[in-house]
Amino acid sequence: DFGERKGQAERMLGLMDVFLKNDPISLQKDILHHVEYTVARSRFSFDDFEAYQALAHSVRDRLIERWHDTLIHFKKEDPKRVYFLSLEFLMGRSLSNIVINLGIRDQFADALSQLGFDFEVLAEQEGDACLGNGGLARLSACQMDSLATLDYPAVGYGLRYQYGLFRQVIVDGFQHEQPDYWLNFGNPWEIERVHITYPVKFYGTVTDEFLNGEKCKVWVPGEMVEAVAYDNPIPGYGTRNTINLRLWAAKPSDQHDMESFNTGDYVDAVVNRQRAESISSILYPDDRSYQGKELRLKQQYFFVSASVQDIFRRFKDTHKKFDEFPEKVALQLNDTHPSLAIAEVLRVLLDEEHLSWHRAWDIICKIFSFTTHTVSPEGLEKIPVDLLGNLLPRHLQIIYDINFNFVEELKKMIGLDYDRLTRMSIVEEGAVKNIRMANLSVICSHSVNGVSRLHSELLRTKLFKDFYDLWPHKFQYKTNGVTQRRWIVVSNPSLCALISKWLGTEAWIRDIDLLIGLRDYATNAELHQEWKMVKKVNKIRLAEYIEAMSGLKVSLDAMFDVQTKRIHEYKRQLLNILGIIHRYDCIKNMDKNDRKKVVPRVCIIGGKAAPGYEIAKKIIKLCHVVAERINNDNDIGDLLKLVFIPDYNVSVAEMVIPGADLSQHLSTAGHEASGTGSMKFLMNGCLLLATADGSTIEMVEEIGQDNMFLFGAKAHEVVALRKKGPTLKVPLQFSRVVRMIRDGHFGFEDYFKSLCDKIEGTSDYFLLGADFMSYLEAQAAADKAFVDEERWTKMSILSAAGSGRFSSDRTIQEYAENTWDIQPCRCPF
Ligand code: GLG
Repeated sequence: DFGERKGQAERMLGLMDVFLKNDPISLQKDILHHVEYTVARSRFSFDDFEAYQALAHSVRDRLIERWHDTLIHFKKEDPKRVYFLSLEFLMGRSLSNIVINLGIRDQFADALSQLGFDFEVLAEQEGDACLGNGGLARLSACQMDSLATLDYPAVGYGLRYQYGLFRQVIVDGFQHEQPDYWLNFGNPWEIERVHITYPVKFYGTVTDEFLNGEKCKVWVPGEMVEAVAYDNPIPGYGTRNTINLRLWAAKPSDQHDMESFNTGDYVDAVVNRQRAESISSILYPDDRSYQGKELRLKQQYFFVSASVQDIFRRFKDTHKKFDEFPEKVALQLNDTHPSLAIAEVLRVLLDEEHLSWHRAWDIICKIFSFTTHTVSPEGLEKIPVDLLGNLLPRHLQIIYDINFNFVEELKKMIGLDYDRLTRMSIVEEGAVKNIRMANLSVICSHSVNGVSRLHSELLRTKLFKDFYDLWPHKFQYKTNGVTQRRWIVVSNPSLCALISKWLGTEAWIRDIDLLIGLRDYATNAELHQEWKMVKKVNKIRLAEYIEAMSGLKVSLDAMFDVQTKRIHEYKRQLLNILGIIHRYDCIKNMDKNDRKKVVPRVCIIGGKAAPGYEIAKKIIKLCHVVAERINNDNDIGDLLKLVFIPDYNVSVAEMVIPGADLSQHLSTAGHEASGTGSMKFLMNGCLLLATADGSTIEMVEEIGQDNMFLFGAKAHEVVALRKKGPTLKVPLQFSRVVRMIRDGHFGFEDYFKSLCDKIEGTSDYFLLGADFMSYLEAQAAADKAFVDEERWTKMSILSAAGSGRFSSDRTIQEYAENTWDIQPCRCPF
């Protein structure tokens, strides 16, 4: 469709090679070209970081080719698209992932080595993009990789925070938070779209006006901010498809507060305008609850409004009738964070496109689907009515209208059961009136899902029981998954090569079910040898990291026992530390002969605590004081070491996970919606020590109870145990280790008092005491298995072989087929 410029277009095509070439000379030329002209360093003098930048730009050029082709292909085919709305994407590093997905890693590595550079060394130069907190955010990143790989027409939308998740620095064992200004050194993976901008409105008033004789609402905003698009191409593996992750940044708008420019204080006016940028400046560091903060609400609406405008613009490019909207658009709400999109789409349909309520509502009910990642009622987002009404007056009206219609319908169905009506209403009455974002999302979505089977059961029987009774058909479950491209191919190249060798194919990288083929060799001596070698290589890498970081030398013969994840009471890092103290105490009290029988362990703990979460911060400190004592005790030597790995993030995870022998997932049953860390460990042949919670229950089905170390109360027993309260007996061993902390065995007894109070007597909400014996038994079973090398290796192979179900490819396919109703749209090569 070049129209009149056909002549020039042909000339342009003639001037360009069709695609960039990937032979060593072309790659080297490209890299040097970028050194000279993009990085602006002399090609005779540039360091590793500059080489990384030039490399990244050469890769990016190739990425852009495919991205363009995909966007053109999607435009031509005009398939139904899914728009994945998420306030968090935890991408980590991109380089290795991208070259592997593009299938040009080895070519680049060869080209670089001829220039005297090592690909791996350059890859280490890249900083992490930490635009998210934990599991929810990394899940979004994994799902983008799967959407691209499976050729689905998808667009991700989120926020381009200037500061990602804080950097965790440990000073004297205490966590300190430092800002993560990740953009300081530039970001070669994003493409700034200065012309793709949308105005986003806030505050102001709503008035009634007449248009063509019809009454309509007009929102006159009090503030206007510009949303600028930054595109991040996401390549699929084994396909040309490269989809878009569009992140929005806030910029002052031309129309923002024009008055002040005319009336005087120019400097103040400019400063005021800069305030607009604060909307996309910082990621909130709490990963489970958000109290009604205005800036947070502004962030939510900002990214939702820009995304919705973008979606309408794309739709209207090729369609006239809004009745076709649900045939072209599926909107996925990743938790309630983007749920204002419901009110926003309604507002646009009603106030700007002038559809009737009936027609607009019909569209809403067909396009939205909602995933919740939360287990507890306290985790559900609520927004004070006053706050919402002030910031988004028209949206509050619309939410009230939705609620009015819903409650009227509900009365017809269930009668005047006021308790139930009150529970189900979107508006929560009370001292502070709130909007319940989860109720809004459930009412307006055609599909609601939890992230594991157990989680969905809890949704149906507890959290959303009233809604389930009303609309059982809406409720589904989609067990989470992670991408094997990142978590095996990128992070564990030796294991990747080994798997391909034994399966005789690399096809498992796209078709994870093939992994099951490893079962045939679970007892094969040759595979056992090679499998152990791979683990050793990864343990060496991890041990070197530990030494470089903390100066601590650890023995490679020890079991590397890892618990890395956000620090939370329910995740029970404290149980792990108490177990370690118990182990230490036992070794101290043994004679020499018995010590010989002890299985040596390196216990590794890592994770960030939310800055305002005092108890979590105390757990980090406790870990450090216990480590200090154990690691310096000559009686203990290599029998036990404890290390805290600071600033746990995606790239640290890529190194820690492959090096782990055992990993711990200790949440009190019924509290972890799914858990995705365990899936990454499993894929890397690491054995799990875990409670029957979240997706672990499904892992037991795939891998078998005998190949894992399960312990603790089951979800249905937890409630009964809590009811027992003061009559609940805790083992002596438990009281003894808590006493050691209280008595100042590790120092800081006053500081740890509140921590100890939280786990003794009736306050032990997360049941550390009740589960302690069972935990120690599971640990003993792990020790016993570890000394039997053959058995351990077999269990390890079977863990990886059974991990296929936990690929995000499977999850995404389920969403595509059962929730979004979209088809693959593969770009021709
Ligand atoms: C949540 C849950 C995790 C879950 C993850 C992804 O706590 O159990 O695996 O989302 O669904 N807030 C989270 O990270």
